[in-house]
Amino acid sequence: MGTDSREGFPADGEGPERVVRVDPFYIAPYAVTNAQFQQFVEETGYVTEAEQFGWTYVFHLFVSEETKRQVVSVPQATPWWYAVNGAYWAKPEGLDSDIGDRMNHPVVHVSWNDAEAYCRWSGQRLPTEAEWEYAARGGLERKTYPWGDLLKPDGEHRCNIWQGKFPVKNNASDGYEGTAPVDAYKPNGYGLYNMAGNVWEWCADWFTPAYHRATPNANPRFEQPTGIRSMRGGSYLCHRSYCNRYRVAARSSNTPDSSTGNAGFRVAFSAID
Ligand SMILES: [Cu+2]
Repeated sequence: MGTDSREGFPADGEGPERVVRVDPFYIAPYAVTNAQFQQFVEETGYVTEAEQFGWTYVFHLFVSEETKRQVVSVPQATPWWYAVNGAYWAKPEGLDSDIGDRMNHPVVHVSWNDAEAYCRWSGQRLPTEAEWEYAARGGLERKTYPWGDLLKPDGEHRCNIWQGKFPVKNNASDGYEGTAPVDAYKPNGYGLYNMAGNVWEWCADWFTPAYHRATPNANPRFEQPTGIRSMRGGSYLCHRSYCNRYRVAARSSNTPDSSTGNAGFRVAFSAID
């Protein structure tokens, strides 16, 4: 688990590389879809945090001229995110958008707390970072991506990331400007889809850059509250020039009530209780 590669971001705590052991577990082959999340909401009446706050972060190129009037703020450090009033999982780009043709895409604009609520309802849980990385590696060792070391083996796109000049022009040569269906591209060696790119996936752990030094080698899980939760996998906005985090060892985080148009989750459960 982890990497000492120079491609990595040491400040993220990607290393030191080490051998870890995880108990047997199951993990979903796909991220949770809009269709699945819709069923959860219909059965429970669950209201996401983005709906409670009244806004969520939408990538600027997806915001229509009309919806630009609903932009409440733009973060200085990441000006490609517009805080859009009225956007939430079912209206991912604001009030003039819908998910009708994206029911098999990953649900987005879900916070860590929302993901937890879905897991409780479905009798599952979020994977730990260790489980997630074990799954993402697909049986390979010390490789950069879920399928190997080359981003595009034989010229073939294997994941949904950014092509072109971030954040102004995504030429979408991988087929998608925003999210892709959860079963797009070839799966990894474990039959898991989109462990790299498409959407960031929430993990169970609290995030710390000290992760690899602070957790045991057996079933590591960082449980001391740090105020931010771990995410893995990268998204359709990742590009080598800016955020080379679609690698299996890469890590990121966000506060547990945050939601964005490029973050979702997949579920897991233990094989033995
Ligand atoms: Cu990224």
